[in-house]
Amino acid sequence: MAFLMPAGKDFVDVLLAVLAAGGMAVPLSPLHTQPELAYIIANADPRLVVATPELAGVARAAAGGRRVVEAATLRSRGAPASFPATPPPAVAAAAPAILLYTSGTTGRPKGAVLSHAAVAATLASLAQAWRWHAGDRLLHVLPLHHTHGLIVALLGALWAGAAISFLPFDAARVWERLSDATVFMAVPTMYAKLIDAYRAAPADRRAAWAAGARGLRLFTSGSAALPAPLLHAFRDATGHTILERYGMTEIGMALSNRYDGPRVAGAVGVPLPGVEVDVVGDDEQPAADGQPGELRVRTPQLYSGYLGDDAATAAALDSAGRFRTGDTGTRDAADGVIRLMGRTSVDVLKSGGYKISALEIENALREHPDIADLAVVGVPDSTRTWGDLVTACVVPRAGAALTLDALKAFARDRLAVYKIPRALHLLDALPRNAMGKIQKKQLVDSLTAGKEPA
Ligand code: MLC
Ligand code: AMP
Repeated sequence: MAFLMPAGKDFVDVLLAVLAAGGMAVPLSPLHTQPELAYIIANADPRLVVATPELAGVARAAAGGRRVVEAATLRSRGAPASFPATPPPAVAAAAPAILLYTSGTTGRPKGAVLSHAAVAATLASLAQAWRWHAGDRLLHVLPLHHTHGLIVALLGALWAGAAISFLPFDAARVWERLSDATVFMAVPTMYAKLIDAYRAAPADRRAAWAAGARGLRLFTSGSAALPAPLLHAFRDATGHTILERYGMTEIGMALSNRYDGPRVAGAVGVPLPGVEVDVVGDDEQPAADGQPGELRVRTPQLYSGYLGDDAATAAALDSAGRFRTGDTGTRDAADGVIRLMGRTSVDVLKSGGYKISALEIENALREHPDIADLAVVGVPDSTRTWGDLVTACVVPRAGAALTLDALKAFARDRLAVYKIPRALHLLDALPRNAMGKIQKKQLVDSLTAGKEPA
């Protein structure tokens, strides 16, 4: 069952009801455009789409004739006095629980099927590593259509019986509300925005915000690299060293700095309970300590596969049955801590903590009448706020006068806000190798150095 609902108690009710009934929960995002929602709904092919009244029109337009039900209707049918009226059906551990769409090296996002066993393994591992308990109060600011917000944060808290307050991310409001929380989880972009707001605030407000933050027991960061200066700035402001961890939709959570420390700036820590992480060199042999290699993961948190894509599912595992993450890292000889160095594919971007496929954006923009050819790349944000900045390198059609504003306006109906290009470079031709392949690395290197690509 798919559901298009803002964060809140109704969202949680629907999610838990689907899980308890043995259905597969497909969370849809209000941030997505109608074509993006239509693609996901068609691909997931749910029996039912549930939406809140204000989103029901959007859901209907994207549902391709499938049944759309307003969430309030479900409640008005009458919840039994004691819930559940009949015991929920026994659900097999291997049964699908959650379907999450994740972007990659293919144009369209793929649906990653997560079983009850895989989700439970993530939650049990994190409960142990981060000491979740029923007295915790999570201030929840993350979107709910991805692993971080849905599984690590929302279900992580519920697994321990902890309380959750939802707040759409807004830096000043987060600072105000931290005094009611014990745990806060965010992507690095949010920490960057928190620090910007802190620095801009008058001294008395800064003091009150810092005092509120000091009462928490845990701040975590994940989904993208947490720049060391940001970790230090947050520590200076609040006394807390953010705990950085690493994960991925398909593998759940794999690495975490230690709860009891030391928490190493620029490092993602050591394998979580139950997880094995190997660093594998280009020769498919274990990389020596300190040498870079691809992270390969063996874990009970592993997804069951990509929905309807057996070839991609098979290709994601190596001959030893380990998941190929596409992330490069090194393992420190002294303490076993892993540092990430980047991703293998130039087509996979991370912006605002969202994984974005350059190919998906190219496919959407290619329909623009002024574009003859284009390449989308991720250029590191010099302000260290967003991670990669989505950047379009365009060869315009003869006589066309394409502007960034026009490109953004065109993209807005087709792509979620976080996929919209932030910069446009007009080129006479794209750099290609002898085989005709666009040299994206070359584009990224020139743009990172502040040069217009030749
Ligand atoms: C939005 N803006 C961006 C942008 N996104 N600019 C550059 N790059 C981006 N990616 C711009 C908007 O156009 C707007 O500009 C301004 O920023 C505010 O827009 P917004 O939509 O209100 O932004 P905001 O709400 O502040 O969004 C920032 C954010 C959001 C950090 C709250 O990006 C977010 O929720 N990220 C979380 C992603 C996440 O949960 N990932 C987990 C994946 S799971 P203007 O000019 O109009 O003001 C995973 C596995 C794991 O990775 O390990 O966890
Ligand atoms: P997703 O597919 O959205 O689940 O994103 C997973 C990807 O996020 C990983 O493959 C990494 O590239 C990235 N990621 C997650 N955590 C971190 C981290 N702490 N540091 C750097 N990258 C991270």
